[in-house]
Amino acid sequence: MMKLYSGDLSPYSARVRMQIYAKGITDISLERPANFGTPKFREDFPIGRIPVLDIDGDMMPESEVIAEYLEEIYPEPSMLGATPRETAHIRTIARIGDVYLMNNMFMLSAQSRAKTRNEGIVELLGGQVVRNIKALDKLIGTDGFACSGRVTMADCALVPALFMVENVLPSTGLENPIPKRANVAAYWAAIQQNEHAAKTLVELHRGLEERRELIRSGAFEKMMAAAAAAHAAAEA
Ligand SMILES: N[C@@H](CCC(=O)N[C@@H](CS)C(=O)NCC(=O)O)C(=O)O
Repeated sequence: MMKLYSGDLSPYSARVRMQIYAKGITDISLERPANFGTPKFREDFPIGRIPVLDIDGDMMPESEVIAEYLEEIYPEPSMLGATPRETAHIRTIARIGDVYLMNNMFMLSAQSRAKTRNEGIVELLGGQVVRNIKALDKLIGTDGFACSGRVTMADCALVPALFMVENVLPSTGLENPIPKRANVAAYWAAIQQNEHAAKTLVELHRGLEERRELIRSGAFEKMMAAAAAAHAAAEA
């Protein structure tokens, strides 16, 4: 049985989980890797990030690569287009979710819990997020789905990306740009009614609450310091 190493709050993992739910795949187990964040994890998985798909011991990193692989081995129901051009459009929107939104949000997220924010980082990465929500507004479907009138790989990437924009960006001191963009705002309200998106969002919110509790209690700072010391010792 294949395993997806994943975490509730990981938007990249959530992208693959939503695809698994929407395709009705039941023979991939979801697990949190026991040694995530340790030098051993980086030794075993050189990129050091989740998600990772474990195919009987063959480890496949990178959410987009995993998503494309799952499309090939479970082609039905398809999360791609009916024509090559439609598929290209779905991939364009998925890339906006991944490269233009999620990546900036992920790099920015440390500023949401920093004792002293680095305003240069917030301006640079947050500025990109605001700009890219504006771009998305011009490209996104207006029928409740990102494109094609049904759930596609584009929705799977956008749902966790917009979750991050709505819930994490404001804690860096920037305003949530979604309400200002009518098409993105309407899409965001509609897609949250989709059962697969809703299930994924429950997990993301649960992960965010757990993380916020760890931050409030001071445990997260201690965990980060211990991980940094372990990595430094492993490098020495
Ligand atoms: N490009 C990667 C990004 C994955 C990623 O950044 N995952 C985060 C969790 S959402 C992670 O594992 N971070 C651990 C770290 O940065 O050490 C993908 O698409 O899978």
